[in-house]
Order: sequence, then structure tokens, then C-alpha cells
Amino acid sequence: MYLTKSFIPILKNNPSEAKIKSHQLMLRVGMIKQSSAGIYSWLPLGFKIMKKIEQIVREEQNKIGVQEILMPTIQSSEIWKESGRYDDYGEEMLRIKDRQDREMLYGPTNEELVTDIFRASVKSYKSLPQLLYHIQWKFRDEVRPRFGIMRCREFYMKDAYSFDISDEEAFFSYNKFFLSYLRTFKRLDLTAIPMAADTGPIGGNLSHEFIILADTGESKIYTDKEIFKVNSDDTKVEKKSLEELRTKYENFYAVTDEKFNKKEFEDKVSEKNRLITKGIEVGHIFYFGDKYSKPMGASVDLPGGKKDFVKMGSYGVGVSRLVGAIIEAKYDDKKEVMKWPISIAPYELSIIPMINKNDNSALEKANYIYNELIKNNIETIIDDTDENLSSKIKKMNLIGAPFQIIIGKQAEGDLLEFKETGQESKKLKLEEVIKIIKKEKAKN
Ligand code: P5A
Repeated sequence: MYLTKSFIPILKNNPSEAKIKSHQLMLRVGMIKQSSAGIYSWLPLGFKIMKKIEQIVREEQNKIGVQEILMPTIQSSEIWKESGRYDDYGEEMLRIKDRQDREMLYGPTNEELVTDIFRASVKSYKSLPQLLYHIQWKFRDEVRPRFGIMRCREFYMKDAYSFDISDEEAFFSYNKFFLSYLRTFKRLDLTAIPMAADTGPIGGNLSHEFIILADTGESKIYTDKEIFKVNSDDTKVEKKSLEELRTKYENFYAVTDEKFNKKEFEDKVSEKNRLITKGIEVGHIFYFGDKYSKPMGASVDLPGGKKDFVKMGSYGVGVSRLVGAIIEAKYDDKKEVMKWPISIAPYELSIIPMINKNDNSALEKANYIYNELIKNNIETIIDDTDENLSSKIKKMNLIGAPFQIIIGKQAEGDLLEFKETGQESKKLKLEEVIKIIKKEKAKN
């Protein structure tokens, strides 16, 4: 991509309305544009990153055998009346009437709709478990939308749903998602801790929030520092290993505000290991048994001829919120340097040539390198504007490709000035640069 042809509307300074660094950076480099309170358009740079995050989330769901579907954003009120949540959900639900005066709503979540889909087709225990997910926009009329896309009204969520024959099988499904979430966040280069959580309007009595640490997070958390040492790398997707993994986490005190108990915290965690800080909720999983299947009549035939309501759970990842959460975790706002993890970077490398009106050599060299990188499947952006070198570097530090090649006045020889964004530069040949980037990409 040539910067002059791109749609990346960069601002000179931080917009004053943005209070946290993710919101500042996203507006500054034109990743999003607000269209009304809590509702945003996603511009090319932001959209590219969100799509890459979505793809990682999708791959990790597919790996544990969840099947992708796509449900609509607009739902009928009927199914919500069946479950009893139409009134309970309150003002956060955006209610609409169609031309026939039918009550519709913009889905804030999909437990009812997916239960309706399930009950229409699945009749026997032999078809269980069923694990379904979709990645779709949601709408919640939040009282106080804030921090840009972190708490907005329209947001992009991955929501999955499990249907099982018994509590035991349902816990197995729950634990599969538990592991899958740890793997997903790790691929995004985030350390997410699973914490016992309240279930709110979704319901049930087993629930974990996945929280990443950030000073600007909205959740206050109390945890044992030792929890960061739990390793999930070799966990197999089988009942026993998954149970062991969840227990390993649950053995450590780790809760959000709503579940905090001072005495318990102090009894369970030694003084040196106590961590009280803030975090961002990037995922949330729930087990609620027959809360929806019973009132909605989603039952299956059991082996002995009896029928029973299926046991359900639901599992959410805030895909659009993750864009902001990753910025909160990675952006150095003092130095104004963003380095996206290569797995989701909008560009893997930026070429920054110093363009001199009377001498085309730097631009020619930049073009040559650009074409070589593209041939090697390395996503590259080249700053072909005629601004000075230092303002170009500033801009590229904000866009956040994890690697940079700087081509100064004397564009001679085959050694390039190569940088990991925000670090000191090194002199390397183009082949070496390509090798380094390919190696980094292969790690994912
Ligand atoms: C789980 C999937 C649910 O809705 N039903 C289907 C369950 N859970 S949740 O915790 O309410 O939401 C899941 C994740 O969505 C993100 N999220 C938001 N992101 C941006 N703005 C919002 N207003 C917002 N509300 C929720 C969070 O990451 C949350 O973990």
C-alpha cells in the first residue's frame, strides 16, 4: 500500500475528547470514526486489524469443533417473551417495530435465537453435543458508552453456544471453551486471566471473565500473582486434562469487584503475592443449564425413551473491544510508539524513504524493496509522501507495523537500515530482513 493512495486520515495531535490511549490512537490514525454516541464506522486500518483478530478467534473456535453459523442482528420479540427475558433485559435492549407493528429488537446477545434454531432440528441425544458460534454485531443501549469502542453501543462479538445431554458433558464443553480462550488470547500476544465472575443478565451460576491487565480497564481485580505462572501449553482437549487445567486456575484467588471478599483474599494470598489492579474484560463464559431450554422447550430424547431439556452454556469474546484492549496493552503513549503483534498487524513492515525532489534514488530503491517484500507475501506500507523523514517516522510509529526500513539520503549499497518499531536500527541485507519477518510470522 502506498500511503498517498491509502485512506488513513492521520491527525497531527491527539483528539481532546479521547480519555484513554486506545481511543486516542484509534482516532489519531483514523482507525474509526464516530457516527453517533457509541456507534462507529471502521476505516481501513482499524477494519483490517479487527478482521485479523476475528480470523484468529474463528480458527481457535474451529479447532475445538465449534461450527460457524450466522444469525441476524434483528430478532423477533416472541422468543424473548418465551424465555422471560423480554422484560428483564430492560433499557439496554433496543426495541423496534416493523411496518406490521410487530415488536422486533436489535440483538444484544443470542441465547434465545440459537435455542430456537436448535429446538427446530435436534431431537435426539445422539446428535449431542452441539457447539455453534457466530461472529456478528450486537447492540446494547449502554447508559454511559465511553472509551471509544471499549464500551460502545454497537460492537462486534463472537458468541458461541453449547448444548449437552448432562451437567457432566456440559462442563466438558465449558472447559473446552476455557482452554480455547486461553489459546486465543495467547495468539493475540495477551495474557488473559480467567476470573470467577457474576453472571448478570445472561444467568447461571458458573462463569469466568477473561481479563487482561490495564490501568485504564473498567474492572477492578484482586488476584494472586502466582496465577500468571499457570501454563496451559500442553493441555489436551479431553475431560481430565481440561478439568485439571481449570482447577489449576481456580486454586488461585482471582476475582473482580463484585466477588471480592477482603478476608478471603487476605487468608488465601500471602502479602507479597497480592495484586490489586485494573483490567479489561475481553471474554466471558457462562454455564446456565436449562435456563433457556426449559421455558423454550428445547428437549431431546434420552436413551431409555425419556426426554430432557438440554444443558446450555454461552461463550463471548469482544472482538471489536480486543482492538482497543491490545492497544492498551502495547501502545507506549509517552514515546508515541505502537507495535502491533505480527499476527494481527495491519502491515508487517513500513518502508520510510526520504524523498528528495532532485534525486529519485531513495524512492526507486523503496519501490524495489516494496516489490520484493510483496513477492514474499510480506504486507508492506510505503510512505511515498514528500514530508520530512522525522515526521514520516512519527506517523509510521503510530500506524504500528512491527518492522521498519528507513531509506535515508544516500540510498546506496545493499545494507538497509532496519528496525523493530521503537527499537534501535541495524544494518541488514534485504534477504536477512525477509528471513527475520518470515520467522516471526511462522511462530503464529
Ligand atoms: C456470552 C456470549 C454475553 O453476552 N452471551 C453470548 C454472553 N456475554 S457478555 O459478557 O455480556 O459479552 C461478551 C463480551 O462482549 C464484550 N462486550 C462489549 N464490547 C464493547 N462494548 C460493549 N458495550 C460490550 N459489552 C460486552 C466483552 O468483551 C464481553 O466479555
